[in-house]
Amino acid sequence: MRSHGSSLEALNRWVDDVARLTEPAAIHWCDGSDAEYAALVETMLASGDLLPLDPEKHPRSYLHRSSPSDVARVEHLTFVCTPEQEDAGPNNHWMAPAEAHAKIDALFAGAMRGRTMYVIPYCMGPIDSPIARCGVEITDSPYVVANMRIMTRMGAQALARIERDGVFVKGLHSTGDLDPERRFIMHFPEELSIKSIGSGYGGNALLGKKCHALRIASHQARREGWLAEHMLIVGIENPKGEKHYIAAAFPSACGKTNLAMLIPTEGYRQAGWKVWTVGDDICWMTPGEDGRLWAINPEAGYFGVAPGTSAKTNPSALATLGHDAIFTNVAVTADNRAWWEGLGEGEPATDWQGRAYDPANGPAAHPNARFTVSAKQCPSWAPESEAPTGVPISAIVFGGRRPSLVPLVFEAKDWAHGVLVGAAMGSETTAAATGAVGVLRRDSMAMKPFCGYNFADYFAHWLSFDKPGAKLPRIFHVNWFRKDDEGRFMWPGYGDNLRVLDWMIQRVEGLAKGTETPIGILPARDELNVEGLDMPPGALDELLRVDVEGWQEELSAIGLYLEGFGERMPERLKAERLRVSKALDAAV
Ligand code: SAT
Ligand code: MN
Repeated sequence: MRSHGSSLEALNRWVDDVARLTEPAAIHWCDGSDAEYAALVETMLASGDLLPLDPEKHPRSYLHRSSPSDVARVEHLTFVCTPEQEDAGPNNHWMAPAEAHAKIDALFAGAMRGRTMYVIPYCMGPIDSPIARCGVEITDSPYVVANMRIMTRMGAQALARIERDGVFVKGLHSTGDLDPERRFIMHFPEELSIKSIGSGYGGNALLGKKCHALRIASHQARREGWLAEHMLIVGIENPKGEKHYIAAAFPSACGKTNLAMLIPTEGYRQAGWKVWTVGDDICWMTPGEDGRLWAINPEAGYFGVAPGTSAKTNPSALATLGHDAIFTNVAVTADNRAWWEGLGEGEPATDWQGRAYDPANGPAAHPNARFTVSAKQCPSWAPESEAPTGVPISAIVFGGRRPSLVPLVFEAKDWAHGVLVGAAMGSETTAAATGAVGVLRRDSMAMKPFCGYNFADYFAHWLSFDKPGAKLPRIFHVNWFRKDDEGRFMWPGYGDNLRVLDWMIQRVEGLAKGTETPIGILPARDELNVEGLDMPPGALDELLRVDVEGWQEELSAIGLYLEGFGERMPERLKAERLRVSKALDAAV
C-alpha cells in the first residue's frame, strides 16, 4: 500500500513505513471537515464506540465507555527515551531509544490489521502563530480522531503549514489489545517522535496534548528559549476595562478548568469585573521583543474532569457542554442524560461501565470521567485565544492540594524565589493518574508527569529567563484546599478565588504593599477583599498565617527533594532554599 496524501515526501514515507509495520486495511488522511466528523460519528455509533445521548438535552453529543482498565494516564508505563539516562532525569522513567523502539515496534507489528489507519495533521496553537507547532498523529482509533478534531486545529490547514515548514512531530498510536501488560507511551524528544500503544485514554492517546504539547515541547522549548507549561491562562478584566492575563499551574484535577472559567461573585460582577478564558491546561510562553512573556494556549478544546462540575461550581463549563460534546466514562440517567457525582441534578440509572447503577459498585461516573468540547463554546471564551502573538502574562501562579500549612496566597520575592516556589510545589494525588489518591507528592510546576527532561535542567532553564531587559511576570503560590480540624475546606474557592486574583493584580499594579514574611509576601490585613464572605471568626487569620516551625520542616523536606536530583541541580536554586531557610530560623 502506498500513500500520497501529502506533497511532503518525508511525511508520505513515514506513513508508508507505519502502514508496512501495522498492516491496516485502509488509510484515511483527515481533512478536518464537518462531513468527515459526521461520518466518523456514524461509524462509531454503528460500532458501539459511541452511544447516543438524549438529543434534546445533548444535541450532537455522545457517550464513550472505555475499557475499565483504561481510564487514566499510566505514569509507570510512560517513558522518555533520550540517548543518555541523565538527560531524562530522576523525574522520568527512561529507556534507551533503540531498546524502546524495538520493544514497542514489536507490539505495533500487525496491530492495525482489519482496521482503518487515520493520518491526522494537527497544529498546536493558532494556525498562523509563530509560537504554534505542528504534528501528525497516526492512529487506528476513530475516537482519537474525533477527540483530536475538538482538541486541536486539525486537517487541511495544519497539513498546509506542515508542508510549508517541513517540520512536524511524529506521533504513532494504536489502541492495541488494551492489555495493560502491553501498554507503553514512549517519547523520543531528539527525534521529535512519540509512540503509544495499548490505551485509548486521553492523556495516553491524544498525542497532541500531554505527549507533544508538554513532554516533547518542553524539550524543544529548552533548546529554543521558551517554556511549555502545564498551566491554564485566564484573562481578568477590571472595572477600568484593563486586562491582565494570569497563567496558573496546578496538578491534574486540582481545578485548572474551574479557575480558567471563573464566574465573578455578585459584588465583583456588579463592580464590572469580567473573566476571559484563554486555556485550561497547557500554556506555551515565549519572551517578546518588549521583554514580557507572551503566551498561547496550544489547544482548541477542553478535556475536562466531569465529576464535581455543576451549575454552582462551574456554570461556564456546564454551558460549554450544552452541545457537540463527547463524554467519556460518565454515568447516564434513565432518560439518557449524562450524569456524574456533584452534578447536582438527576439520578444515575447506568454507571460508567454500563451496569445498572448500584452504589455498592462505587461511584456512578468514573472519578476521572471526562468531557471533550470545543473551547469556542465556552461563554467566557477569549477572542484573544486566536491572536498569533499570544497574550502578555502579568502573573504566574503555582498551587496544589495542601490541607495544612500552606497559606491561601503568597508572592515570591523575585523570579529566582518564584522558581524555588514552583520547584517545591506539592500536592495530594488525584484520580487523573492510576495509583493511590490523596498522598502528598512533590510535583514541581505541576510538571512531574509531563517534563520531557531532567528537572534539574528544567529549573536551570526557568532561572535563565531572568536576564537584563526581561519584564517577567510576578510569581505567586495559592492553596484553595486548606482544611480545618474537622476536615472542612476553609476557603470557599470557585468564584471567590477572584478575591485572591484581585490582590495579585493590585500587586502587579503596585497598589498593594503586602506583608513581608520569611516565605514571601502575604496580603496585608486589609488588602484582601473579604466583603460579604461568610467565614468563621479567625479563619482568615489562619489562612494567612505563616507557621514558622511547620515551614522549617517543609524547607528541610524541599532540600531533600532537590538533593535527589544530584549534581545538576543549579546552585542558584540551592542558595535560594538556604536563604528562605535562614529567614525562617531568624524568625523563630
Ligand atoms: O488525562 S490527561 O492527561 O489528558 C489530563 C490530565 O491529566 O491533566
Ligand atoms: Mn492537565
